[in-house]
Amino acid sequence: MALSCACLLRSTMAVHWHVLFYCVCLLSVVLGVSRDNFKTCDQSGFCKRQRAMVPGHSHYVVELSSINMTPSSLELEVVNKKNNVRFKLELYALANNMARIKFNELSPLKPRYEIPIGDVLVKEPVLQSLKLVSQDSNSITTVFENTRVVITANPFRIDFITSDQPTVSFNTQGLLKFEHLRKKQGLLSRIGTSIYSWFSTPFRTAQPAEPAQEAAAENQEEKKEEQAPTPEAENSEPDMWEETFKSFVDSKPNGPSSVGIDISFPGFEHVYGIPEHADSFALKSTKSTDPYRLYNLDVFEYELYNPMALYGSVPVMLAHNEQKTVGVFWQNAAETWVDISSNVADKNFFNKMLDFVKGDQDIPQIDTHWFSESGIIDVFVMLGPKPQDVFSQYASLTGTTPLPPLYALSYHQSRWNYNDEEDVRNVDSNFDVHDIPYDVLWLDIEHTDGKRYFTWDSAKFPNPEDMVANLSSKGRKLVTIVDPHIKRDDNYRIYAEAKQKNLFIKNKDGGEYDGWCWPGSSSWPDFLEPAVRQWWASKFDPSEYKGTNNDVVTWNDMNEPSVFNGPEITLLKDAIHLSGWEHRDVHNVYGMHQHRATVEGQALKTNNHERSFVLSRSFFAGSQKYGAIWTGDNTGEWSHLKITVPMMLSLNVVGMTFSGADVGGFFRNPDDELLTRWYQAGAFQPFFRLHSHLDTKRREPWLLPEQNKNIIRAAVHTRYTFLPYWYTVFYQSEKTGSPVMMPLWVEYPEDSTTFKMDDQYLIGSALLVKPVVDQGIATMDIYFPGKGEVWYDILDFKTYAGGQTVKVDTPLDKIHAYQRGGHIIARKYRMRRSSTFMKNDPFTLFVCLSTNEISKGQLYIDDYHSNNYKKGDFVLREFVFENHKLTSRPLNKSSYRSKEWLERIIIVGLVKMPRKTTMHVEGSAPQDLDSQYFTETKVLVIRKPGVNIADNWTINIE
Ligand code: NBV
Repeated sequence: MALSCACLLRSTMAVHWHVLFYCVCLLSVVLGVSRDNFKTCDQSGFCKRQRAMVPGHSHYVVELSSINMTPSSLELEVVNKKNNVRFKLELYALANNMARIKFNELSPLKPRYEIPIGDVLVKEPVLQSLKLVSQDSNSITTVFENTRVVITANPFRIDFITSDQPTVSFNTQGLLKFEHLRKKQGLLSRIGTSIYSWFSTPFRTAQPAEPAQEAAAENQEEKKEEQAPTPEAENSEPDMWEETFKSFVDSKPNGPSSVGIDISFPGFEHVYGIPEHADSFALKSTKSTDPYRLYNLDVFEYELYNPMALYGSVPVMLAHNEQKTVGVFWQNAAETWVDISSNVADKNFFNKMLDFVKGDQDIPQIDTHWFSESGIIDVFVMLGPKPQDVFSQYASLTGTTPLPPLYALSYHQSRWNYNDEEDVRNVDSNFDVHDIPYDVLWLDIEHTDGKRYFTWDSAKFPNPEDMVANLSSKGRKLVTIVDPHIKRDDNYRIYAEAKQKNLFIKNKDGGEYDGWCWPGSSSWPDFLEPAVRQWWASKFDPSEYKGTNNDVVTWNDMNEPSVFNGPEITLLKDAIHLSGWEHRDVHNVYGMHQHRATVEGQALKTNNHERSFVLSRSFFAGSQKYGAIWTGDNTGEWSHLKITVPMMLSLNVVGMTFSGADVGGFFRNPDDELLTRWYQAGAFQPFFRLHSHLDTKRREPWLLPEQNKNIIRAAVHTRYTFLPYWYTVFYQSEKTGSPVMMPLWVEYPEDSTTFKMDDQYLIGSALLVKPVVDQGIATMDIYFPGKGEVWYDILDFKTYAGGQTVKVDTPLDKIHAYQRGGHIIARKYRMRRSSTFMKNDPFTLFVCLSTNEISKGQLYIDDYHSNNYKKGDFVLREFVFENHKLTSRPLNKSSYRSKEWLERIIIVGLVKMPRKTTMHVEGSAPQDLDSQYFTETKVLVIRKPGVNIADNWTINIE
């Protein structure tokens, strides 16, 4: 498909341009992604320059005599021998078995962008002791915890050696290339440096150099150039000072500024992470493709199994083998590419310093090559060694997802668009008619007055208060979409205010950036500025956003940002932020800051009493702190259902736990079988929302044949029965940074069969899921991990021994989920209209025994919606089954009480029929319980223990 939506838009400024847009989009629906809208590496100047580096001797050399040590860090000067430009290398030992490497110009012409603390890093990382162990003529060795860091001067490389095993190495291939800032040869090029003088806004921060400082820096640079004139060739490579893509010209006032280095993982064969890509979970070699690209983009009708960029970027990679897991976090907000290849470790090098290689066998190694268009090299090395250690290390840097309100973990009903109040009322009441629970109804862009966010189309939505009140009466919420593009209309209050307060991003000439999006001509608030976020946040107050209340929450779409007439459908890189930084420097964090500002708005309007819920399409490392994201505009095809699992696993292992994919696929019409299977899959994924394009057929469950509708109802109901488990797992994830949806190797790190697996996964540590993602199949293979373990089918308690692959039947009504022996899960069985109405409902405990009849599990409860849990208002219980005794004990001290009680206990895998079951509740007399044993399934059902869920008790099974 040669024409993209945006292409055509550019050529039409007609009043009904959006109609045209729909038409072209529709055409694209038939014809697929418009690849030529997006750059290949070859079309990106810095990618081409960085990728052209040939492995070999690095021309950067460390000057060991420059060493400067503090108790927890080390600083060294490094010289590029080709042009004598000097650099500063910093190594920090961080608490929690981590290290940080920073590499920047020693005296750049002007400061280079560094992400401020608080934007991505939650705080200044905590340091720990770093000791100098030895120094010789060509290397320096330091140590922290049980890791030695060896810095070799020439050729320059850095090796992390943990317990005598090399784990992470930098610049082993000599690909370090740091494009120093320079003046354009033969031109009094002040274009870039004078740009800051355009801004006299109150938000200007001190980060970019003041002109006086710049002049000083330039003098310094001139001096340096006198000593070692920059080779002409370095200034004259194509694309360095201006780059053209299609009809777009990027003015590049600062010239070349990219940074890149190779990072190797000796001893590893599998790496994961760096979402967002529609690709397998185990990352592939990029030898014969482009590198994986990280540049937040609105890719229309994205294709599968390729490294093209998508809506979000998390530059975090994990490497895992049988012995350990490590990770790196490349903290850079600019466009980034990552090459991956398989190699073997350099035995000669390692043999010199340790007894690493025994015998002739090659040691596998993954080589990666990272490069960004600007900023500095700032890499966190997370040394694990267990998967959970890497998760908590990364969480200590960038934070975790706060426990969502329970409704957000429930089922969401969306469509572009629910047309009007009557439509909303009908959809809502049909859920009740058809007995299907749901919690949240979503309104897309058509609900607004001409795509002016924070407003209503008064003809279609004359009484939003009543509409919301109707939803509230059933314990339900409303989501309205609030995109970042603001219609340039002086009569639109939001625009007029933002303009008057000077809150918009500027174009390179200092005027308000003007681009095309849904409302037509639009401007974009600069969410990177705290004051802009504060202003934006205030707009969610019901006094400003009429017709809303605390039951209305938000969806941020198009925040890559998507700009229809921009290069690659996004903002020009030479647009300028209020702080003076170019958009190029910060592109990948823009969406996160809108998400952040919206979450701040949700908090503000409830006085921080209610937990927020905001869904964002764009994201970056750290976005997990703000809430949910989804995988954007997927397609209603089987292949897109299948890719949901690898995509979500990639997101989950880098902290983005609360993620989901549009159920049914956004584009096109899934047939009944696909939609049914997608519901079953979605019911076992963190964010569970049906959503579809304006031009798709309606797909509410009752529009399907009776059989499919019933299966969908059962899937949604199953989700609701598991809500206590989802809630507990999300609580634990907030505390530890652990993924919610996990690859099997997190729990079975030594089982190499699981390393490439991305069609089945675990939810928490107790539930194994494999969705059916193929059309018309009668059977499928499932791998049950853990030799000596046992797994139980959640529906019929059929058992499967761990450590084997089993062929199972796949009738349409079957969900393949298995509870792990040795784990206890609490569920709720009463079918209600919404999760809100389940608040006081009783629990059923599923006690699935291990082969030696032991089981354990936790349950977390609170009021399910407020922030009171942060003050300790919650109940955390632990259930333990051992020696035929089931005990419930508290894991926290709290006066919080709820009405929830224990209705039933199901003990699965109990080999012998018990004589009797007696309950001992603390402070009361023992009491015999009514129970029934099923010999065939080895299941004991204990009825009506009747205790409050926070009571302490023991049940003896004799
Ligand atoms: O707001 C309309 C859609 C929305 O439904 C979808 O979920 C987003 O990903 N939006 C994209 C813009 C238009 C897509 C063609």
